[in-house]
Amino acid sequence: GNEEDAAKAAAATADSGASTIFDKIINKEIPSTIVYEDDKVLAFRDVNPQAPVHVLVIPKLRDGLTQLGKAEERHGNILGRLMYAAKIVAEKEGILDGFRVVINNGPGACQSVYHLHLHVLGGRQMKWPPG
Ligand code: IU
Repeated sequence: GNEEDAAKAAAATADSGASTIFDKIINKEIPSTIVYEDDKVLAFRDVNPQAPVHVLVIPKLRDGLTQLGKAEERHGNILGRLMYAAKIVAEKEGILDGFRVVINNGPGACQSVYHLHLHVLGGRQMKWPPG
């Protein structure tokens, strides 16, 4: 089906290091619905939401973090900021009692945009295990 095709297409892409559409969102060349923003982090609504609340949390400066698997010790600060921003988003969205934070890493996890992003999902009963 369509979902399977999309998953396969996503799985076919790999980390080329090229800049992504998220840079255009950060620079506001492409509009997005911003939920939270500070000097280091931007959080905006996913255009293809998988739950009533589906927000992406990204570093404004990618700095080599195309995917979590490229993280180095020097990224510790921004990784912490992203995680804390996910909590702020959950709080603002009123889903602190039940939300999920997801990072898809690489083709095997259907990562499709190579600029690190945390998915914050909630507003419905989340199931386990995820797909
Ligand atoms: P993934 O973990 O790399 O698969 O997630 C990428 C997400 O980015 C996915 O949920 C898309 O719907 C979302 N997205 C978006 O919100 N706006 C865009 O312009 C594009 C992708 I391209």
